[in-house]
Amino acid sequence: MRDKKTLHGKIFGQGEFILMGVVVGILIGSDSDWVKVSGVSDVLDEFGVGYEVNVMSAHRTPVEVMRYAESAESRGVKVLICAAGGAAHLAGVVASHTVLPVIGIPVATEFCGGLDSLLSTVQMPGDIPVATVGVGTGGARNAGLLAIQIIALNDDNIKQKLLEFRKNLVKKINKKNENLKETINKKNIK
Ligand code: C2R
Repeated sequence: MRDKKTLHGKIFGQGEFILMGVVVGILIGSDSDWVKVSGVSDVLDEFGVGYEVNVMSAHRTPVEVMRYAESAESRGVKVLICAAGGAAHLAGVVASHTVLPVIGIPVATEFCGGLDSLLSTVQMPGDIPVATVGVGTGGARNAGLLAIQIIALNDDNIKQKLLEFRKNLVKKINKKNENLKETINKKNIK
């Protein structure tokens, strides 16, 4: 069982890199980001999809980022997810080195709650897309789910899990609706 709060995977260029069954490559600009975006790996765990997490930075380790992105497809990776904060160039730079789909997670910062990260991730020039999710825990979850949806295009098992997930979501929200009504009714009776 993996410890969700710690990083795993191996740093590219420092020994054997390939982890078996890795379908999603997650890059984070700094280990300080992980506590804010680890929800992405919770989703991948829920669906049983293999992934690896590496700290890499377009600014601080540009050569490693390039080598990682360029070799990802040939190593079996299907989707790349990049989380970075502030001047968040990681996702865009990764996207420039591969034709795999790249999902960007803007990490929350002290500046306007992460507006800096959001704009620098989402505002790509035409021709090099980054599918950018929202800032915050919902964004990290959605990055994982979007990766799952992309993988489901060619994987019936994952597609079935996705359909099941959506069914359960409806049940979960209906239950919340019932609970809320019950709470309000009780309050009105008093
Ligand atoms: P430190 O905590 O390591 O100083 O990092 C990271 O994602 C993090 O949010 C501070 C912030 O710098 C971000 N960072 C980027 C990139 N590399 C690091 N935005 C990049 O390449 O885009």
